[in-house]
Amino acid sequence: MPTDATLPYDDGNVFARILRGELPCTRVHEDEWTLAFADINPQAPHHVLVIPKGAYVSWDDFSARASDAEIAGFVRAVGLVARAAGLVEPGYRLLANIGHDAHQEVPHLHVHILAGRPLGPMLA
Ligand code: DGP
Repeated sequence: MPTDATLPYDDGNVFARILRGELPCTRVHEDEWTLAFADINPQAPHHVLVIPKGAYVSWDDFSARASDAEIAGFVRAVGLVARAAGLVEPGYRLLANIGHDAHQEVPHLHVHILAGRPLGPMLA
């Protein structure tokens, strides 16, 4: 069910539960600001989700409320995860679904890292 990204943060969402250790995940990176783990329903041979540890629904929520350190930590972690996985060549796709029309399913900000096959042109 797509998310209404204007709703207040719901701390029962699955990524909040993963962050609290209530649900398992296949962790690929963790630091002070960020957790990255394998997507449970991979759409490409390499499909990792990178999430901020703070309680943010969307990119606009994150950019409005997060500290500069959280934002920098998150952006750096996305690049670090891609580099560490050897994705720089032949390349990878970053994707963030925000809100209902983008079909955001989990109301905790996440960036998808997709790679490992030709991904084709970006679809609308
Ligand atoms: P989105 O539509 O951008 O909100 O995508 C949510 C993604 O989260 C989707 O690709 C599947 C993934 N996902 C949902 N629940 C879980 C979970 O419990 N564990 C993991 N690892 N991924 C999940």
